[in-house]
Amino acid sequence: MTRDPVLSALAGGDWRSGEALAADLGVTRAAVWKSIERLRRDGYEIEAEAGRGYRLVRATERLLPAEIARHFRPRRLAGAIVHRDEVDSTNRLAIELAREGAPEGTAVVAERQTAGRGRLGRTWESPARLNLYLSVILRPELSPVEVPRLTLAAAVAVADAIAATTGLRPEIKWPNDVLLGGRKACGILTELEAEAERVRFVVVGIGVNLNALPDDFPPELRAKATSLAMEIGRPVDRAAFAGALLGALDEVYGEMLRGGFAAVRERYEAWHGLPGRVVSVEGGPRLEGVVRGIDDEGALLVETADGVRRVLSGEVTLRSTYPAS
Ligand code: BT5
Repeated sequence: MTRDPVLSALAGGDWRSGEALAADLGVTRAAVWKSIERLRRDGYEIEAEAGRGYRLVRATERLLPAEIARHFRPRRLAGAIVHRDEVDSTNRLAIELAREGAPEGTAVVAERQTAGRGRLGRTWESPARLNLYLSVILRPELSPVEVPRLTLAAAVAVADAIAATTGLRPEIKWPNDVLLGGRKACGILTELEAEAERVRFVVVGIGVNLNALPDDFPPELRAKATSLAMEIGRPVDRAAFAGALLGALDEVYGEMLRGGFAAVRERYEAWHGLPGRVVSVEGGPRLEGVVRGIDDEGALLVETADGVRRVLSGEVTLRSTYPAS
């Protein structure tokens, strides 16, 4: 997507008269006015004052679709990006849009969620204008039991995007957490609708803490949550990160549809922080052992006293930070 020339001309944040803009861009003043109107409809805040002209206000503080699109060249996931200043949950809205027939690749972003969802009824802290709250509609030809693999593929995309945009080395904690320095920077919630053996649609919801600082988290989360900005010591361009993440998701999703999860597994293992660690798993049959990796179906392999067990879902707690012998 090419950037609107009027937007580029206003990018500096200074006042520019309609006349000067028209002359610089070689268009009529009416055309400048039309562009301003379109930009405002897209969510840009542009002030207008007689005698001074136009001025772009706080362009970078909002996560606008046109800004994200500048950083994302879609292949498979070429859907609309829906933006909300506030929503209860981007997953909830994406599910509603999917039910109404929104095509694969449709994405929802919000500046703030009032009821961000975690797994098992937990909540996702979603302060305004700091982080990324993104839900993407997928319509894969998978059976419902294969859908959790999409969560793992999304974790790979998040880790790739973090590494590419910051140079940090994220760690995935099976199944759905992406950690920086041992603290949670991202959570993923995949929801689906299916009939019998056929998936109707999947919504992959991704929350990434980008510019939140410790005070932006409730006290009980401060010791276990982090953000990209906290790790690199400077703010992150949210639109650039969102674009990089959509690009990575597009790529890894395409790879999974072509080659199955085996194709994604290797990339997952490259970021996986659990192998070699002693963990306990709850939420299904309780067990304890040393993580050996994941298999071609995305199950966690845990070596227990009774042999290697496959874990399909559950809560993993680290028992030791040192590799067990
Ligand atoms: C998750 O759940 O990690 C999935 C979170 C998915 C959030 C995204 S945001 C966009 C989309 N729309 C939604 O409504 N949801 C998705 P779970 O594994 O259950 O972890 C939840 C736990 O993480 C909470 O109980 C807290 O302990 C912790 N937590 C909550 N908010 C956090 C945050 N912002 N950063 C780090 N940890 C957080």
